[in-house]
Amino acid sequence: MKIKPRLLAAARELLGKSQRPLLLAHPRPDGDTIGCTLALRLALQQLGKEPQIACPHPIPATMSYLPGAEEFRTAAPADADIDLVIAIDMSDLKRTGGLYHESWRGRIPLLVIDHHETNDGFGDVSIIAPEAAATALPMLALIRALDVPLGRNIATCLLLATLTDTRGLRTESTTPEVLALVAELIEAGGDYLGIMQKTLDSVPYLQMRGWGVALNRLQLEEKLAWTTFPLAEKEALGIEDHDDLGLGNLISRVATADISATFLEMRDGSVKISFRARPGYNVAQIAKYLGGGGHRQAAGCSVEGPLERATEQVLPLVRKELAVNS
Ligand SMILES: [Mn+2]
Repeated sequence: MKIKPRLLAAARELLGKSQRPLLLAHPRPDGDTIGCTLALRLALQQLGKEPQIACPHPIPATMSYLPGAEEFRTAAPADADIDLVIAIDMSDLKRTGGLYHESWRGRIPLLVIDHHETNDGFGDVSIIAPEAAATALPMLALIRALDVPLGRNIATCLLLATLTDTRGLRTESTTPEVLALVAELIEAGGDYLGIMQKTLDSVPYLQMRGWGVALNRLQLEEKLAWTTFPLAEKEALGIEDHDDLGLGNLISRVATADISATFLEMRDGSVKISFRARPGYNVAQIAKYLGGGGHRQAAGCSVEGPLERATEQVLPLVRKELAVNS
């Protein structure tokens, strides 16, 4: 991964001018957005700044042990309390989940740090590394450019970001560079074993009950595995809308499926879809066409419900992708 020095210098300049930056993690936060946000928060604190962090949804219990996790707020602070906004691990402004106020445009600078292929560079300065396995890679490059030493806590946050976005170093994006980065973060004191035990190998009880529902409804048609999760089942279990139960990654493990799709019915009537694809297929295009985004191998979007309508609209697109590339 190579980031233009000009971009790092521009980001450093924005950060240098800022005293009270607001760091935004995306909705239904994953380990990459959380870990990178917390790592940058720690780095900026070391530089004497007063960063605030926000995310529209709660941090998953399996990541709540991270240093600073309790500092996330769910609403944006008053305009007067921020002088820079940093969007982390998101491909567009919609992904701020309403935390970004349109009135900030042009008044408060916007820095973007991301690795989504579908990112169109919506910041005043945008550091985007589409080939990187996780935002953790460009984030580490930025922290290095700020001359902040990699302490144990920053290393743990970036290590968690990398290990979660690569699903435990399983993805196609897990290059020798990623493995070298993991080694470096462990050497710096990153808590590899703790992350494996507390995050990657931990499933909240409610989530596992939800897996039961989704697995019961699982269907396989040739190389396509898919499942649906009706709202009534969510309500029966007490599952919140922001909880996607990690279904995308679960269903993607069906051995003979090249593409998988999960359809979760939301309380507003919409249906949230997660796609996963084996290398050689591209679900980012499908998600983007439907108004979402993501990576070739993992992407998502929301469409209008009800569930039957959503599956009838979306599954043909997936079948087409399978037909074109097989
Ligand atoms: Mn990511």
